Amino acid sequence: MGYFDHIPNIKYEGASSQNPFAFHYYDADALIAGKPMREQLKFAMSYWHTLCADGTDMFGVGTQDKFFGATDPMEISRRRAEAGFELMEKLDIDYFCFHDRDIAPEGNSISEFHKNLDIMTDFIEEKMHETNKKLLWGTANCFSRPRYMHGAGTSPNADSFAFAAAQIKKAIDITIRLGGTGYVFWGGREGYETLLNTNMALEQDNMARLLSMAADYAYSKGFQGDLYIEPKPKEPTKHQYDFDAAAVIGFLRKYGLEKQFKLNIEANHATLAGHTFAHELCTARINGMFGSIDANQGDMLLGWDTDQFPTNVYDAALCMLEVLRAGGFTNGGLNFDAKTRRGSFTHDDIFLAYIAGMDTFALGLKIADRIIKDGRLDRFVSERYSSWSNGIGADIIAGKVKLEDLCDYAYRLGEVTSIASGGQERLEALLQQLMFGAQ
Ligand code: XLS
Ligand code: CA
Ligand code: CA
Repeated sequence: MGYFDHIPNIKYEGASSQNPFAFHYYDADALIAGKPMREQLKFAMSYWHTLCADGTDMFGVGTQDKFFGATDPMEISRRRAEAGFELMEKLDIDYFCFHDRDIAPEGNSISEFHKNLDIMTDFIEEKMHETNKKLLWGTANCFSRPRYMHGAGTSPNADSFAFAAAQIKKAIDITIRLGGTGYVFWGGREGYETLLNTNMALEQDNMARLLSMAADYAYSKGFQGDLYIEPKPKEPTKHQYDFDAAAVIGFLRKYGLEKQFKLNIEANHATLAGHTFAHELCTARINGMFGSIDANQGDMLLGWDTDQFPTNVYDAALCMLEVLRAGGFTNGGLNFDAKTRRGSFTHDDIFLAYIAGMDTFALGLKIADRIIKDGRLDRFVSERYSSWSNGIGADIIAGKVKLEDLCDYAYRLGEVTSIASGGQERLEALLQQLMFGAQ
């Protein structure tokens, strides 16, 4: 007996299938850009949204059953794990991601919490062996408990910092034990509300101290995967130090941590920062820090993190274009950091949401591959920058000219006459043609 007995194993049935419990575009073993879709996309289930979040919001209680019929906290955790592995099997999702407190009850003290984590880690390890599912990344929740009200690594209180360190140590241990290929740091409350009470310099130095200790610890314990920072501009705090990819990269470079960390880019966080998802991915890629992705989408009419399942194919295509340009995933993957709406309260809705998200990214991958194979977009861009391949452009790049040489050059030229159109509308139409093809 399972938790979702009435739901079949979800199979690829093609775009004309009218069966909602089927993939319409995601065909796991079909080759796209030289690899099966499952390897290009590396889908992961988020433990917290899928198995724990029950729809509670500021205005109302939960609407969704995430206790799976249990009342005892440890039994709830066991059932959540069983339900999670059943869901991954039925959806053919190979990976999962979790926070420490998603998988075990916190009990009355941190030592009790860690004992519960040991029990649940054994349980999850067994399930992983039975089902061949893998851990994409683990993380510690250092933002929910009252002790982190002023931050964790950036708290004015050194004891809060120490507790965060304890949680991170344990979460790294578990991640290593379960063979995780990644570990995420999301600065849940690593920011501030008002400068009137904040020593920003000390807070940022301390954050770097915590990250540095965590990296040293992980590598000393044989961690083989990637450590990721996940940028987010606001919520819960007004000013998050990890605002966006550029801010995080600057931070890592300031503290000499840029070799030890990559980025986990979340779509909804990108848009909250006033960027596109693709912008954040491109920033990570060109700085050699592309790592993993939290696939979801926000609502453009709302100013907060709605963590919706992604259904915007246009964004997914531009995302997958960045992934392919980065050479594909290595240790990272596509974690659905997404939850069904409060009104979509049934377990069926969770399956249907994952199907929608997986199909969206399958389409995105196919379109991205088409864009690259077609070549027109890349040709346009390389032509646009062709003035840098010879003449004065090549001399600037080669460091052969000084500022005063360029002044002489400008005098000789008289005016810029070779400037070309940016062609934005033409390229947007090209993208549309590549997306929709012949109808
Ligand atoms: C919250 C974040 C969080 C991280 C992991 O907004 O997305 O879920 O991904 O702590
Ligand atoms: Ca996230
Ligand atoms: Ca989010």
